[in-house]
Amino acid sequence: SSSSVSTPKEEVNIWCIFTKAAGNASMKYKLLTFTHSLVENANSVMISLHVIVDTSSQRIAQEILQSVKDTLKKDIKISFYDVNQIAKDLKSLVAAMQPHFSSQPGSYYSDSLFFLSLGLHRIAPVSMSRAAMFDIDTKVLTDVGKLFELFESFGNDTLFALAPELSPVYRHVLYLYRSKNPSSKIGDPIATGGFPGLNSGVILFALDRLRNSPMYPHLVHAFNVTSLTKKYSFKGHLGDQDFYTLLGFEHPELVSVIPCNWNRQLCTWWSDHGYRDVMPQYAQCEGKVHVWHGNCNTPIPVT
Ligand code: UPG
Repeated sequence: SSSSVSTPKEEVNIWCIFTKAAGNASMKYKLLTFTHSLVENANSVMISLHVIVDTSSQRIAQEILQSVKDTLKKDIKISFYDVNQIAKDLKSLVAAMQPHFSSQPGSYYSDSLFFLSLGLHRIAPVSMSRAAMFDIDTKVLTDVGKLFELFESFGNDTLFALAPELSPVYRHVLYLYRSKNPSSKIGDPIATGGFPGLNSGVILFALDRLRNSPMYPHLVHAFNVTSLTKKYSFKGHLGDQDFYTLLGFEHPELVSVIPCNWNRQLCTWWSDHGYRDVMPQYAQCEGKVHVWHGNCNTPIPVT
């Protein structure tokens, strides 16, 4: 028999960070592009959006999200979290990461906001068992319900899932380790069977597993982070994604790699800085683009 009663849609939890937006038109445009595209294409699921903000950025985000709801005539749930409170709660986690994965104190990626994803399970409400986090310099072209279907392909121990890094940045950063260990695959492109590293523009979190993992607190402890970076002679500058990259190589059972189409990065900086010949191997990504990532302020193509 047919019924006009529709079953309620599954709710998916999407996180993003939106700070220092006051007086920054480009940040506002990014949040609008990201949220409009996300909500417009989310047909199979109900979006619950969780935004990490400072006070003035919260007011800006509220305005932008209201306009998205009005334009699309679609409802979404919205929650805000104070970036300063989160930075306090995750202080020791951030302190363990910062010396190894940011260039200079005070530099762009030294900000604690670039490490918060590593403690999301401690910030999110305990009832939340799964979540995704997006950089706001993204545009979502596919129903985000499809992204959450990837949770079904997680292994028994998977804590996180990220797409590959599509530039030779880790080939560069791991130069010393690679020259001493020429058979290692870390920093090589996927096209040649390598592990190019991971990009944190789109992250899936098994939050319940992270909370229950006896191992995870040790992995992010300063002592362990230091020995991991020593092993690979690693000095990075891209925040959380440097740690995900090392973790994903050292403990592949904990971090799964999702298809590159879910985080199609557009930054070409490394092509212009010594890696033009190999860049195409790294950037190779077949199939329909689900998420554009305009990293390093690269404009997203109009489609
Ligand atoms: N962000 C803010 N306020 C800021 C700066 C950043 O809210 O003042 C947020 C925002 O959500 C942004 C994200 O942080 O999208 C990441 O910063 P962004 O400048 O977009 O970094 P990218 O250069 O696009 O990205 C590279 C990697 C990306 C990684 C980031 C830091 O491609 O995956 O998350 O570096 O590790």
